[in-house]
Amino acid sequence: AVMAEDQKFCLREVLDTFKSCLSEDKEVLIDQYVAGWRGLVRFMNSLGTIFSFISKDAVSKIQIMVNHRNGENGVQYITVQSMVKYELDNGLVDITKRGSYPESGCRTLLRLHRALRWLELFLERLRTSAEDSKTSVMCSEAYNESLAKYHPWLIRKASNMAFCALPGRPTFFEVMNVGTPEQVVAMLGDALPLISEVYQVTEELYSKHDLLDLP
Ligand code: 1PW
Repeated sequence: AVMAEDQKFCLREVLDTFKSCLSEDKEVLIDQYVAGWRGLVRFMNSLGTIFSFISKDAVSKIQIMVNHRNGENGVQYITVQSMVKYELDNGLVDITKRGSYPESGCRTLLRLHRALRWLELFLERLRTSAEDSKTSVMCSEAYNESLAKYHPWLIRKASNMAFCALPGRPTFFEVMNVGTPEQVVAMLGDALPLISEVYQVTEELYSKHDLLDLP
């Protein structure tokens, strides 16, 4: 579903978009994946300008994937599976060091994929958190367990500073615009297994092709 820019943000719609990522034969649909990320970016932006340095990179990665989809070989980029096959078969991926293909779909999507793991861990913490839990702590714990290991010191530092500016749990739940805290928790319980599945399917595909460390 396409969301109008002026429409009020609702996290449920975003998570629903991720749900629609998996085709019947468990292929990951890139248009839906990108749409899910667009929604997440809107969510991050509504958390305040301090998050814009984080969302900026996601925006540029999203744009690279959109360009692939709109390009001459766009049909090769319908699913992550077809993209991996196409780019590997045609030698369009820098495998060991950065070189001719700094914008390959494979390496670009890998960055979003790693960030999706962060999101999954963070939302899971949020789902099971007590009323007085700190979102900043949950967010940085999730980050340190996942994405942080791929980031240099300076970005880790800046990220953790941005997390400190996150609003408290009640405000955070309001910004999600899903309903009562109980409804948020229920919605997360519903959406998380599907996000997790999208993550797992991608992870297994990348692992099978030895793509998890693309430079
Ligand atoms: C509150 C919701 C949280 C979920 C959002 C996750 C957003 C992920 C964006 C993190 C970006 C931090 C700054 C950018 C770092 C890039 O160097 C890095 N990109 C990512 C997505 O990790 C690696 O990309 P590169 O430099 O290899 O092109």
